[in-house]
Amino acid sequence: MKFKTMFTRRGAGVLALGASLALSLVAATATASYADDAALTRLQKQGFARIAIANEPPWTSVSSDGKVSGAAPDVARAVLQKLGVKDIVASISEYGAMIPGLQAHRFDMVAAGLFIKPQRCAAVLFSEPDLCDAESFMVKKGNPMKLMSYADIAANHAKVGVVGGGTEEKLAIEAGVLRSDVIVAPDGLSGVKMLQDGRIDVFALPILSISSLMKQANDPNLEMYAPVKNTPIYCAGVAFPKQDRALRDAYDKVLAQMKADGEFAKIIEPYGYSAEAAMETSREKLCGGPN
Ligand code: 6CS
Repeated sequence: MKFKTMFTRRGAGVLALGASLALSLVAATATASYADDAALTRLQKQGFARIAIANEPPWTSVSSDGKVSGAAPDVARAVLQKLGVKDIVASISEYGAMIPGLQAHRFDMVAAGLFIKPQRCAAVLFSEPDLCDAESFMVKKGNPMKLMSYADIAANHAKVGVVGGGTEEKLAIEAGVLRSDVIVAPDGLSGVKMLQDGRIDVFALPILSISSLMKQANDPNLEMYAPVKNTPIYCAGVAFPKQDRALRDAYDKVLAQMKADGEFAKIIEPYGYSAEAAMETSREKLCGGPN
């Protein structure tokens, strides 16, 4: 009994172990292969890619009839069509929820103007850069608190409006702004309203976002201050789950072709972006290493 059971138990154990090992190996390789080059096949079959956006013109925007545009989705749509993926389907997400959503496969990619930064490069794969911009502030006319840097905001105990999980929130905290003085706005238009109502003293977003909001608000009591002192020019890219490396590489190849033949510039420059700025840098530089 004992032997048999041992064997069987051990045998069975070993068999089971062997079998489960084999199974997990098969699963792992299948997933790996599925993950690696089947991601593109899956999107081709699906007929669309699910992308995360933030509804922050001109990076991303959703019109009242549900049409998704903005520089980031327009570039992604053009690249994907060349890869045989007919369309994109967008869902609006806060910046802070985009990477967790990608890791949980709620989206196939993020095409929202997500800035390429080392901390993010550790969590996801990025395409080569596509959209670059500097940082800016929206303030009351005359900039009464003379806010020109995040250090100024901290020193004046000013209340700063930011989008959730975005770069500006991090810049404010890193500059010593009290957490209680950092107010998260659900989107750009809400941020403008909070400033007009005096609930915040400054609203922080990239230059092209604030310029677009200034136009929409058309309020003579508001002004833009740019570029924010001691902040770099940021460049964004499309983000992919870590295991979809082959998809990301296929995306890069087509993007490089579009940069070379001028199609890329034709798409982004009408929105106010510089194709040259994106081509002057690289993912490796922005990630601080390979990604
Ligand atoms: O990626 C980011 O963190 C930033 N990108 C844009 C386009 N707007 C705000 C956000 O903070």
